[in-house]
This record gives sequence, structure tokens and C-alpha cells, in this order.
Amino acid sequence: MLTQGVVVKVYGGFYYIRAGNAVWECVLRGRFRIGQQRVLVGDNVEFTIQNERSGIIENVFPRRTTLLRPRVVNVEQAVIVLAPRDPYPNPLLLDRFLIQAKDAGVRAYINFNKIDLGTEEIQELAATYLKIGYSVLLTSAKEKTGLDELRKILSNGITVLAGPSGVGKSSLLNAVSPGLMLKIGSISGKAGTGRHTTRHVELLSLPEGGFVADTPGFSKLGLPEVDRVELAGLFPEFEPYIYTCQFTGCLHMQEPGCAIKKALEEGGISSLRYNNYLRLLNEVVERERRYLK
Ligand SMILES: Nc1nc2c(ncn2[C@@H]2O[C@H](COP(=O)(O)OP(=O)(O)OP(=O)(O)O)[C@@H](O)[C@H]2O)c(=O)[nH]1
Ligand SMILES: [Mg+2]
Ligand SMILES: [Zn+2]
Repeated sequence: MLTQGVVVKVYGGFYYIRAGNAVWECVLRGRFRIGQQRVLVGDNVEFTIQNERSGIIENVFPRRTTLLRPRVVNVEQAVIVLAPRDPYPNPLLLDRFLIQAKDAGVRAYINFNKIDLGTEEIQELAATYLKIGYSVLLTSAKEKTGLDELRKILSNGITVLAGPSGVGKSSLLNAVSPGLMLKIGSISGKAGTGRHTTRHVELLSLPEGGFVADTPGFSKLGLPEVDRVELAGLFPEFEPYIYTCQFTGCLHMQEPGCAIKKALEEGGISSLRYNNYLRLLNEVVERERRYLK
């Protein structure tokens, strides 16, 4: 008999599968190991129960969404966590993540945590992203402030918490739901310690409803497989202008009659976002060149 479940963790060659309130330690049926298919956290699977603790994965259902980093599938929403400092926010990394989420069809929220350390560093950033339609959350896991909005988002469907190491992703989840008892980075250590505390993606179920993936921090993120003309479409605030540029295929650099450059000059598009767009465009063009070689 086949049982349906969700992969909540992949570790040491085992796949941990939750069905109902129990978790089974499973291996893959041989044919999965031969093919290209990898089974990832978030996958919906069918497995055969061998005994009360272990089983064998027989089938993997099609995925609704796929994120490459953090590597998790079938999430509906993503909360990208940043901090005013320790570590300082990196807007280009934020934009890379937002692009990945938009390309994957995952709704993104921005959460500035550690606001007990100050808000000066993030005020302009927060305003920029609010203006283009993202929800921006301000929290302190330490002082337990701003958690209600996060709690509400997490109670809804399947969410992933993503962001650099040390911003407080695991701390936030512990603050929202103390029963989780996730390991967090130490504050006492010398510089460099307390990084990469969370080592594996893990999908947790929240007692208030909803599922959330805690994930290891990342500091590098590539771009999805888009071509140079498509990139601007992944910047939501560019979208209304794209079709009014004079030239189809406009890359919004120096072309005459570019509606994006005009919006930039008139303040409708922020220079932070536009400059990040140019950097990422350059990266896409470079990538295309390498493919053509
Ligand atoms: N001041 C302050 N410190 C915090 C806050 N939230 C977390 N920290 C501290 O930041 C450090 C990192 O917290 P973690 O929760 O381990 O960070 P993480 O994002 O899960 O890191 P990784 O698992 O490595 O990706 C710990 O020392 C926390 O105590 C906060 O709101 N304010
Ligand atoms: Mg963590
Ligand atoms: Zn243009």
C-alpha cells in the first residue's frame, strides 16, 4: 500500500517524510538513483511503509515551484530576511533573490530583523521596496517585536525563510513558535563564529497552521535562466514602462526613447534598483557570450 507524504529533510542519504503527524526515514527506490531526478525538501511523494520508522520512496509528484537557493520545492511564499547590521544588508543579493522568486512564481516578503540594533541603515531600503509593492516587515527576534505580521504570513501555506547567515532566520522562527527549538548562532564567539548555524533545509510544521522551511544562509546567488531582454520583466516596477519604449528589445541602457530611463530621471524608478538592473544585465550578457563561444 502506498502512503502520501512530504519530504521535510534530506540528510545522509535518507529522506525524512512526514505523513500526518509521523515522520519516516526513507530511501529511494532504485530507479530514482539511476535517473536524473533528485528528490528535494518540499517534494510530495508516495512511499511504501516498511516498518513504523522506515520506508521506500516510490513516486515523486510534479512540482509547483522550484527554488535553487535555498534548494526547496513547492513553497508558495518566501520571506527574505536581512538585518541593519551583523551582517549589513546587501541590496544586490536582495534583488537576486527577488528575481529568483518572481521567476519561480513564489510570492516574496522582505523582513528586516534585528531592528533593535538600529534602523538608520535600512530606512531608505525599506522605503524603496515598499514603494514598488513589496510588503516590508520590521522585527526583532531578540525583543520579540513585529512578530504578529510574520506569524500571520507563516500561518498561510508553505513558506521559506531565506537570507544571509546570521540575520536571525532561525531566531525568528523560535520567537514565532518557541516549541521549534531551532539551533541559533552563538553571540559570544570571536569574529567568524556563529556563521552557518543551520546546515540543512528543514520543513517544519507550525502548531498554528502552515509550514515553514528554515534554511542555511547564503551569500552568493546566481540568476535564473533568462535572456537579456527578459531580465527587466523580473523587476515588477519596470513592467508598466517596458512596452512603451521606442524600440522592441530595448535593454534600457542608452537607447533613444527608453521609457525606463525616462522614469528613472523623473523619479518613478529608483536609482538603486536601476543600477542593480544594469549590473545583472551585464551578467546575463556575459553568460550569453560564454554560451555562444
Ligand atoms: N540583536 C539581535 N540579535 C539577534 C536577533 N535575532 C537573532 N539575533 C542573533 O543573531 C545571531 C544569528 O542568529 P541565527 O538565528 O542563528 O541566524 P540565522 O539567520 O538562522 O543564521 P544561519 O543559520 O547561519 O543562516 C545569533 O547570535 C542571534 O542571537 C535580533 O532580533 N536582534
Ligand atoms: Mg539558522
Ligand atoms: Zn527601454
